[in-house]
Amino acid sequence: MNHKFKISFTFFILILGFSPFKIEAQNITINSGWQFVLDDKTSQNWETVNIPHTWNKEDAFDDEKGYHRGVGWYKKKLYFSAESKNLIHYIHFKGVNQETHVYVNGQLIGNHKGGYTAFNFNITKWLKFDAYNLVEVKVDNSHNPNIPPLDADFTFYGGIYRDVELISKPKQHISLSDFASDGFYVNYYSISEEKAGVEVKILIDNFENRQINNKLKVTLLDAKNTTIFAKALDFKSSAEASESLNIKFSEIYNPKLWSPENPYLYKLHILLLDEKENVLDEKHQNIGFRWVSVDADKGFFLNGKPIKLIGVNRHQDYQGYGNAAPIEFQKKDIQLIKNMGSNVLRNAHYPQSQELYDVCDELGVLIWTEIPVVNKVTNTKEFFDVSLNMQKEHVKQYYNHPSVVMFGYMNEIYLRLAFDGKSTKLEKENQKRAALDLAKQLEQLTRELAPNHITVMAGHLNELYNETGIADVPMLFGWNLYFGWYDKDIPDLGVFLDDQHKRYPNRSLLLSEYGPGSDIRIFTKTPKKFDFSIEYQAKLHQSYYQQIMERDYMTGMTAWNFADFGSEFRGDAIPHINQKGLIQFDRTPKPIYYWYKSILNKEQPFVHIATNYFDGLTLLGDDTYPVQIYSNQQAAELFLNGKKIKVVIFENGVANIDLPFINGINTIKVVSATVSEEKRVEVLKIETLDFQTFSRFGINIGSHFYFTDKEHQITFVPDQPYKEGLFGHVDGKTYNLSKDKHQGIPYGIKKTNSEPLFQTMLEGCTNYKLNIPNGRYKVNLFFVEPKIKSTENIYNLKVSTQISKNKIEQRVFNILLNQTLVESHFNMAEQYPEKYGIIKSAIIGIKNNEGLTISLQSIEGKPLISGILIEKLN
Ligand code: GCB
Repeated sequence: MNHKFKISFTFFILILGFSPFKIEAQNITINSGWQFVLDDKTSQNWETVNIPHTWNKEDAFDDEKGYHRGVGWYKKKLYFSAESKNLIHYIHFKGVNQETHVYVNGQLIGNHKGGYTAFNFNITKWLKFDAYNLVEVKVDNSHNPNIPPLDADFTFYGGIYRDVELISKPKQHISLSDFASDGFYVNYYSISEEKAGVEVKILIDNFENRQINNKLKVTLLDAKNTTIFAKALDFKSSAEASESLNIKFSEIYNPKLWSPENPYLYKLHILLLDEKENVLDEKHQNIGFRWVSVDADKGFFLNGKPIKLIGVNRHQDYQGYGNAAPIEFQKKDIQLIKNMGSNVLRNAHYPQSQELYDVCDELGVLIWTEIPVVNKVTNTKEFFDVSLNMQKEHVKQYYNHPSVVMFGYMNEIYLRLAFDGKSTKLEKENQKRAALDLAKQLEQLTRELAPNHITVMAGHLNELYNETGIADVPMLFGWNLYFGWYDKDIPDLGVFLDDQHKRYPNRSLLLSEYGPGSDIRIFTKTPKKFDFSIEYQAKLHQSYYQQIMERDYMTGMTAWNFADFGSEFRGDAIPHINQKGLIQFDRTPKPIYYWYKSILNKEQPFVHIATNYFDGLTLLGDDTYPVQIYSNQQAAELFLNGKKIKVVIFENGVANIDLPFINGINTIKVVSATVSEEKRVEVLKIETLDFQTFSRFGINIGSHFYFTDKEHQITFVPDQPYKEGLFGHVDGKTYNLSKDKHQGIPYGIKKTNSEPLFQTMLEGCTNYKLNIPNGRYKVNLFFVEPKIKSTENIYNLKVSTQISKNKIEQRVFNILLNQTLVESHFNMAEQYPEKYGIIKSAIIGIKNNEGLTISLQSIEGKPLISGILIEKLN
């Protein structure tokens, strides 16, 4: 051993002697590098994943399989040093959907039910120190009749989709065992504009088997970190027990109140010390002085002043990630919600990530937060217990956020009952009673735990909520109303609300959901209920806003939904997605988002020309197109292609204007006193189908709306009855699946991204004419059979499918292009799976100025056609 080495070795030993480690309280996020396998943990197919993780981010959007609702296993090795054996170790899960079993070194150490609240387990006694420990987590998102939600319009993605933490604490620490809360609760007393007091209840756990002398130091600071009050409390922690301690500060005079306009945050700092004043544990919490109340006539009050709540509902999933969306993406949502001018957010239908509530505290957004007891309840003790436990976790975990002012616990709890055609009268009565009982228990619990919050619940359009009296259980009742979508017409909203207010004058009301589906690929001059057009979305929201603003008794409104979200069973214009968002699933705003901004955000001068969705606008004849311009200004000058058109006046945040576009690129400019915007729109103006300035032309057959199809790189124009010199159907009727259901649009069309093109169609069309010049063309025809159910043997060509005629309406027809037969005996039911998007293409030469006639000759039943795309060939 050479001399030099000897010295450094001794030096190393010396350091070790002084122990190079500091072992103290720690929160470590352990998201990276878990092993994961579906179903069977003895399988060899483990893959390495990072948390947040869900196994449903792809299959929840897959047409064929349906999404995996079952078991997923996660495992990870964790090293615990010898030095850490005097600490207490917890594994803390912020969100796992939906039932979790945790094993340490092969031993089951705990189970948690419910996918949206945090939980933790003290794992200390199962650990090996100075050794690697195996943590295994079994997650199950199967339907479980005793865990809410039982059924709801969103995807129940399975997995560990929020952070996992390893929390190590000295033997005395601020409790982690009170329903995984922070172990302290901030309460306000004698709160007013003049003065306000804070009182903190702190829970301390002592894991030592002897009594310990401890000290708490609690400091209240202002936003600039200036100490306002500091208090110290010496106390004795009894052996292996928990203490509950109260620290009450004197009142602050002229407190800065927390509100959406001025979300002023004070800070609370809690230190737990041992006898020698060593820090054992510490907590930081933003607090805000605010108080809320509701009045059945005058609406919602914050800090004693009326405030109309206008905002959104939010689901937590995100395109490409499911519910395992990076937290920074989610925080950006809150920024978008605030920038829109919202003062309220309903976290529907379950508690969301804590970090988002922190952002709402900071930005000033009031929150309605709720547990996922949705659509129906199971009348078992276990279901009731799980629900009550969930609400305890929920209230305790989210209690300290100044933004949280409303605690909810049920959504549309009579939805399934209202559509239940099977149960007997008695069974129905029992279901009604069970939901009411649970509501009362949840209400009582919530009021006990959070006496200064507003309790809430939302119901759907049904008398059951009145009849049973459930609507009067919470302090504020939210109606989810879809007039002009699922129900009657847009103006019926006000009529319904006035009637409710008259009949139940003591009930405080909020419009907790409303809004139509919309797809930025769909637009029309003649918006209609259920067409998913951008224009219909604008029309409904703009009217609803006015109707609510006119009614003082309405506390406010929260739009359904902030963003499009995953709902696996659904088929809107995009399958598996509920498209009622103000922004898209990938968070690109739809025009309506900007309209809300124009009426709600008074701070930044703002103007927006709502043309983003035109990706090539084709206008037929000498035509104009109605465009909406949104602004929070009073008026602005409007220019089209450099020429001033007029001064537009904004009413209700919007100016409607018919723009006389020219062929080619158009520039629209809006200039107000303080702000301006310019947009370019490419317009194809067509007088005749001469194929001079264009080489492709598409028609969305059976439809009144344009459809921009990215795959075919074309905007299909609306259909029309045949017009001499142009195009149109000679006969046929718009196909309607059923008169009442969703306006008859067939959902779930397979193997296509062009659903809206297929969803609308003409039935009984025998001739479709297009006046196109002589030449060679590729004619693409789009078809779907909306009515059949696939038969098992559809691909078994040896066996005739023998489709029963009573069950299935068959249609068999020949397709001819200018009398030339291109397809004989076309029978979608016989030849393709159910609801299959079919494209037939043929090349045709047109001569003698005969134009093109597409003929569908019926052999059996009525022919159907969804779209036409004509491409000029050289
Ligand atoms: C509702 C439900 C919500 C649905 C929404 C809809 O009333 O509360 O969960 O997603 O309707 O889009 O149908």
